[in-house]
Amino acid sequence: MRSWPASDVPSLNDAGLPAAARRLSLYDTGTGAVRPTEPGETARMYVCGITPYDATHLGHANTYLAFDLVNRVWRDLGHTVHYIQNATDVDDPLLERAQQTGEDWRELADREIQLFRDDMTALRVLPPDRYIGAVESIPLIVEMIEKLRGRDATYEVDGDVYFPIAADPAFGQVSRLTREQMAPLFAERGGDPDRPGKRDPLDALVWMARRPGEPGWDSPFGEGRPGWHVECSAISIEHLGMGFDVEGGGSDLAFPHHEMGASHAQVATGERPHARAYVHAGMVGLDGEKMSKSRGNLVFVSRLRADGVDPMAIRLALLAHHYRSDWEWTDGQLRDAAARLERWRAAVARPSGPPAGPVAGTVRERLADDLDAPAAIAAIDAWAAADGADASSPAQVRALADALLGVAL
Ligand code: 5CA
Ligand code: ZN
Repeated sequence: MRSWPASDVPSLNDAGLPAAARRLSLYDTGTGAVRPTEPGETARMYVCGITPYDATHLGHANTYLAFDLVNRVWRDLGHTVHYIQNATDVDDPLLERAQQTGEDWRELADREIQLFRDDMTALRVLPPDRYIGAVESIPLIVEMIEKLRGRDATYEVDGDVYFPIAADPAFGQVSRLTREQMAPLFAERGGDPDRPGKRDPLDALVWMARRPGEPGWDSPFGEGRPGWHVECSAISIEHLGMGFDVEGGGSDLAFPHHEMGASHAQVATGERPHARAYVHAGMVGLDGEKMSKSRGNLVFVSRLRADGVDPMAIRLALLAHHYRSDWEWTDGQLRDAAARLERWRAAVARPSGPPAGPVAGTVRERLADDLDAPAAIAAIDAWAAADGADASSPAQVRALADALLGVAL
């Protein structure tokens, strides 16, 4: 599929600032600790994309912004970033929505994906190098299920194909949850623990035989469509290889999605780990509940844009929260962000300001420590509030806010 256009990322070197020195550390759900990422020259990242039936709400935007910071910090450190994102363009919730509204599921997916591209472009979220749909990846996914089958890691229930979690001795490595904690999450997040015939209630569906009125594709296991977890597992290892640096998504993906994806990949390839770090953004809520399509309590990026809100104010409002925290959206936060944007714009339009070196140092240091964007923002606030005689600093801080925070002033 098409990705979306990249906004320019200014080089801070060209802006006359010294090169960044620190490594990027991130909180890895798999180890429960903030650890340095250790990419080679090319850093490899997979971020789970949307299921395109109701895009792009502020929760989505918040998650993609977190990984946009990862991308920007790595680039600032001199890495090339190889970034892959999927779009789950065939799955139960998409088909259900299409069924309810009478729309063709492909048209619904195409429209929502385009809206997502437009929102990401407006928010200056750097695009993935490859933006890959589940449908176009079906041959790849089938190949992966065949590998699992070849390792005796599949079984059938009434024509559907399951992956037995018992096949992976490392199962539980991503979420580090107990079985008691896993069970309700599995049921809540698309699993089918009560289906008769399963060996273990937590076993994951990898191929679903075609149901009447639903799409299906030919495969050695009969006509059908892929399960959700195997989609991301197959796409990530095809395009990044095993042991890539970061797999990302919102915290609701840690279990079962990233857990199962890691197990599928490790059992299919006989190698581990799937990803070297599993990184999760917090949940954005509204009115006391997680913002979600199924609950319908959504604030859309496109709605705000249509109301004339500057996308850079939306970006700043989201970055004012640490990516790992769960928080609630209020309109007041947008007003605060718009006021901050105005202050910053006025400050970089001055003929001079305090030297940019220290603020660049703080922004880089805070972001390198598990993406502390609120502290990075505070450093720029302090610079903007102070007077100084350095004539090159306004342009340097403009470049800094753009390159690292993605905020165009
Ligand atoms: N297509 C799958 C991933 S392969 C999926 O989860 N799609 S989604 O559209 O439901 O979510 C897309 C991304 O947004 C996921 O990373 C999800 O964790 C994140 N997300 C969804 N709701 C919220 C929310 N309220 N706050 C923060 N992030 C959210
Ligand atoms: Zn995914």
